[in-house]
Amino acid sequence: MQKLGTTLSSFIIDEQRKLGNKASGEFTGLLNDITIACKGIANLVNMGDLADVLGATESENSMGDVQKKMDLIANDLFIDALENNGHCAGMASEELDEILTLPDGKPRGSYLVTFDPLDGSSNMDINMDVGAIFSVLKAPKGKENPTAEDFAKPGTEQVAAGYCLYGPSSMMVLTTGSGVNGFTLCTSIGEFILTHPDMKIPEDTSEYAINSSNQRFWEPAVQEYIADCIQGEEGKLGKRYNMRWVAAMVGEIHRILCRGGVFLYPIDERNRDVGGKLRLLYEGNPMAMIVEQAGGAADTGYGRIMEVQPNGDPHQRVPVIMGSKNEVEKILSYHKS
Ligand code: FDP
Repeated sequence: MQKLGTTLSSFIIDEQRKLGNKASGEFTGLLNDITIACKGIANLVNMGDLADVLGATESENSMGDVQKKMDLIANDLFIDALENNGHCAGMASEELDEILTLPDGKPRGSYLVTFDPLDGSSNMDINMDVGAIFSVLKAPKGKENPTAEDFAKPGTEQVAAGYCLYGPSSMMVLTTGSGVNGFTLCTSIGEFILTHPDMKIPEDTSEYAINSSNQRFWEPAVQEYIADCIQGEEGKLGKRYNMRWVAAMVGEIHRILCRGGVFLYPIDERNRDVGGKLRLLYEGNPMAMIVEQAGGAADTGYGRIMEVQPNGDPHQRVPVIMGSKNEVEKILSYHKS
């Protein structure tokens, strides 16, 4: 008998059942909304110039990044998918200065969603990997319009996190707190199908990812660790390392989930005043939850990312060192010494 495989929605329903959750269907519905946004984005990313979605706009986001056409389209698709079905009560996006509450009259749901709708968007125009990252938090009960304070929860309070990688194939990778599973988009039937069950990051690795052009700004701990990696067999780490840089966090983390590695965007002299480069609520925290759920580690260099107490700014930044557990620990030992 021909089989369709396990679709993302049937997987989520089944997982909720196993956890004994008295499923109202709302959480499943929310993840379905996110999935629909990601399918819409995947379709346009895949069409590229044929859909007239390449290139920049004249606007900048609150961090001063020039917004690409596809940044804004992806952002609209997330909002459109989330604001109509009564599963979500508010959103925070990389592309919006402030928290987005729902228009009057729209039903409010029990969840808050933060997202980077098109991570690594500078890759868009060169036909390289981009992705979407999202995190789900519980909404405060009985509050019509959640505020920035309601989003200021440490990563340990996330109820789900995921990313969708738009690469040679589109893949949704998701955790709801009991492991990590990967689904590949079958474009013929328009469904994400379970292809990578229970993803686990190897504990050891000899592959690292860091933007080396920032070397002169790094702290001594990172300088020393990378210098030792470059020394290979002759250095203190005693083995040859390989370096990769996709320039889209989604791509780096996906590679690490598939074959191990570490990804660093550490605090440095250039970004110290703002606290790092990557954003805590929609990049650091969701990726940290995925990495930890897959058996890896995710740290700032000075503590677990998911325990950073947010300051109320939806665009707060955080230093990131994440990936294979033993290698992250090695890097942390450089920080300690
Ligand atoms: P981008 O600015 O292109 O959206 O989200 C920030 C991010 O990409 C990450 O995805 C990526 O890992 C990093 O920035 C790339 O940084 P560099 O510009 O230093 O290469």
